[in-house]
Amino acid sequence: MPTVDPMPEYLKEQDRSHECMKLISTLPTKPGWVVTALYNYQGFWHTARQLQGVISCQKHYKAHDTDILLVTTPKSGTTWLKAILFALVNRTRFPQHHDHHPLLSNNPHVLVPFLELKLYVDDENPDFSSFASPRLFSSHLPYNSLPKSIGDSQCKIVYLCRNPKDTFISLWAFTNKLRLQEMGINSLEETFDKFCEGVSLYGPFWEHVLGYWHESLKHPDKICFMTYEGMKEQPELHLRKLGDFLGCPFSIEEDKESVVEGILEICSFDNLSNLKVNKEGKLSSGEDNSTFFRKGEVGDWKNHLTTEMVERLEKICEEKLEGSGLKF
Ligand code: PAP
Repeated sequence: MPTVDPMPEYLKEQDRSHECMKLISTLPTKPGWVVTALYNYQGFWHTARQLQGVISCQKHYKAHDTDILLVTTPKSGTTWLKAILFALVNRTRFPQHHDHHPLLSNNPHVLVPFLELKLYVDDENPDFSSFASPRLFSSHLPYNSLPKSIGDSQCKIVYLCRNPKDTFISLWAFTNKLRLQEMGINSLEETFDKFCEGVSLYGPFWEHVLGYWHESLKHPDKICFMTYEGMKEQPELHLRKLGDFLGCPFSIEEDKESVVEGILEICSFDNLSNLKVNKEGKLSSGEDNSTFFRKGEVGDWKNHLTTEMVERLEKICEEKLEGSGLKF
């Protein structure tokens, strides 16, 4: 039996362009969680292959005024928000009770693709002809690394992050699934140290969050700042807020038809994680769709982190977020 390689394409180190190789040779490097090395580009950590997508989309992506970009820190509920945004902006084309709703047969990552991890990884000029307007894209890029056309256009950004304790546990569990069998699983202690030092995919976590937090305060019409915990606690309120932010508020008629509730139901962890496509399907980049559905809860960190780890993370949070007005 051939061994199955669980590592997605964007984490693989081969097949980099000459331009990317040249850039990489100039960048600070540290050992990665799955791949051998992470590289620090514009203050944040990336894999070699992913960097190719980053520099390509920085150079070539031309945002339309109507584009909607979902930016998240990894493992903060990206898959969930992709589903929510897709269902929200396409609710006239695809009512939530539609038997053939695209979310029933496609993983949300297919419907809302990543710019730098998918569309621009292999192609400097991806084919956007099949994208309906508004085009929905996603990214994990920090604010300062976004393609310039995003700031120059009227396109909107929805930003999602999650408390760092659950983010870390979710990332640790996810990267363990991506490691080759012979590599074994990552030690919780070692990866925790790396996370605290900021050496994680698209880390440092705090700088990522603060970059968008400050911009969202300055430009609330451009960036809608959200948290996984907020979405879990008051999903209806936040879905309505998204509708208002994106210029597609729910109407009285829609309220009579319980459209908000319907969208939340189709996008719920129970519904999505039990669909055949998400139990058995795979992304073209190689990951099993099921790797994006683990527990979907707030507070799983309590089952993994020691008191010392919690204290350390809370202290970092206090120091980094001091004076920002942001709390987890
Ligand atoms: P990504 O950033 O790599 O795309 P992302 O979707 O953010 O991944 O991470 C998956 C997390 O969202 C998982 O959290 P956990 O490890 O703590 O369980 C996953 O379970 C959770 N998740 C996925 N879908 C949903 C959903 N519909 N509702 C709530 N949480 C979800």
